[in-house]
Amino acid sequence: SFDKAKLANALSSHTLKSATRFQYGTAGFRMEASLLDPVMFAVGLLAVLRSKYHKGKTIGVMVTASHNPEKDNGVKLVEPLGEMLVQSWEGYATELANATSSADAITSALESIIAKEKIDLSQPARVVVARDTRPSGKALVASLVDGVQCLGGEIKDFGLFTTPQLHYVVRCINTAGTEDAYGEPTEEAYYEKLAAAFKKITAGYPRLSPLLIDGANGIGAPAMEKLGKYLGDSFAYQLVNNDVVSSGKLNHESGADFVKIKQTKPLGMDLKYGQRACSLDGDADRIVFYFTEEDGTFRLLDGDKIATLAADFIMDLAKQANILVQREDGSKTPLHIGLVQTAYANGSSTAYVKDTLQVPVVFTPTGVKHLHHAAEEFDVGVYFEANGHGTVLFSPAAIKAFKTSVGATPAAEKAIDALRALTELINQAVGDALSDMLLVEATLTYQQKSFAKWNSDYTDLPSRQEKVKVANRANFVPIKADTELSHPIGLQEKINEQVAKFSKGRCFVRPSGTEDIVRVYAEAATREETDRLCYLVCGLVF
Ligand code: 16G
Ligand code: ZN
Repeated sequence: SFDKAKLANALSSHTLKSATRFQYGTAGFRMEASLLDPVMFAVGLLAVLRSKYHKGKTIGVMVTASHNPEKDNGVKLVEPLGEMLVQSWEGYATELANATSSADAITSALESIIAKEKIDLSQPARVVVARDTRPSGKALVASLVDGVQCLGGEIKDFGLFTTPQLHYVVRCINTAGTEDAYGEPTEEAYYEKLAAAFKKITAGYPRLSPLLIDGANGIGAPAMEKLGKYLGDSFAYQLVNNDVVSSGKLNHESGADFVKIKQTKPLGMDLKYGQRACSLDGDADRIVFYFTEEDGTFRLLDGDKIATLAADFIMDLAKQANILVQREDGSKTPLHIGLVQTAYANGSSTAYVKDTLQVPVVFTPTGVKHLHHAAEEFDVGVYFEANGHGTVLFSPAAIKAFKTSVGATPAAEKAIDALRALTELINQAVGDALSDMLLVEATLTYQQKSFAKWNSDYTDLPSRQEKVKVANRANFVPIKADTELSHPIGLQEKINEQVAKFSKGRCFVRPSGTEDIVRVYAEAATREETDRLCYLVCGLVF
């Protein structure tokens, strides 16, 4: 077994003293930073168990609260190939965090996980950790280190990283020396890989006008500055909201979440007609793009628009290259592309994908892990949440087809080269704002397409999102990929009744996984109807 005295001793500096109940949710643990110390210690313990479970493979820990205010922080675990922690272990994380109130409680919680998962404690344990720019991050990492070390695990601290960079190094470390080797596990190698792939795709095309980048005064800003050095002349940009030193600025009226929800440009950006812009979020795993019309109308190019742009581009290249994929039964068939969306996807985007692009669409509940798994079912699985979180996954068979295909014409050969470069450019571990930014810019450069042209693919239906405070959000039980509620009994029928009154009306209610509220989303044919539908349904929920 493990050294119980050592555990008790280590816990004594991290004992849970408040009555807080912790829960590992969609985004891991997330709350006010001052409450997180015992949680970090528990996550350190769990990371060791998870690594031993995987026979010593490296487990990642990211310390961030993404787009939340600066006073919050959070932590999530990353699996060996860079995915989110498997769902079956989320409960263990919750149990351990809540067991930090006493040595007895934590000892028995650990013993029970070890027994249930048949963990061989003689296996080595390796953990890597990184954090965003929040001032609370450094002390929280120290608490995590205590947890890891008291169970004899090794830990490497990468310091300040974007969330996708942490996922990237985890995947690199665990695939090193295999045929799926993902790259060197360093920050420099990450920039090099992205920049080289971007240059390959855009070589020979005129550069686009400079992109205004809102760094949300978070980790994405310094990361972008470093990436910019590797991109050199191939990419023109101007970074704003890059102050990671002054307190109170992180995500303040800026960043992808702010821009998406408020449908307006961030504080600190002067956006003129003719300019192109984007916003990262506080840990740089989300991105949205935008511009203004001549009359000042704000136009948002969100995750849905990124997904359709990417799917269309990849289909085009695959057609030009005449890519055929080797199947298990020996046959060779064209690339199978699919798109994964959530209930938050604008209804117009879904219609465009199905009817115009003629690409199948799968719906999953909110949260990256759900979309990611659904996307793995395709040769090319494009998944994006409307909020700008997503990526494109290539199956091993697709990658093999790109590697082995020979173009019949110079144009086909060029398309194959672009497809190969895309597999390098797009982060396969997780949605990545910097990688997604370059994906969009590479696509638009290759197609010499403006934001206005991109936006004209389809017109978003007006939409509105509201938060409602309720007594107990656990009473709201979502079904059918978050599109309906099974409980409270009768509420869904009332929502349906309202929706039926509106042209192109659609509305759903789901409990937030990250805040103590219920979210209401509505869309309809006009702005006025959308607002009214949203308001009516908020009234039903309250
Ligand atoms: C988390 C999810 C994000 C989702 C959001 C929904 C991950 C890494 N992040 O941030 O994908 O959109 O939760 O938040 O899965 P909500 O449940 O509060 O609406
Ligand atoms: Zn984020």
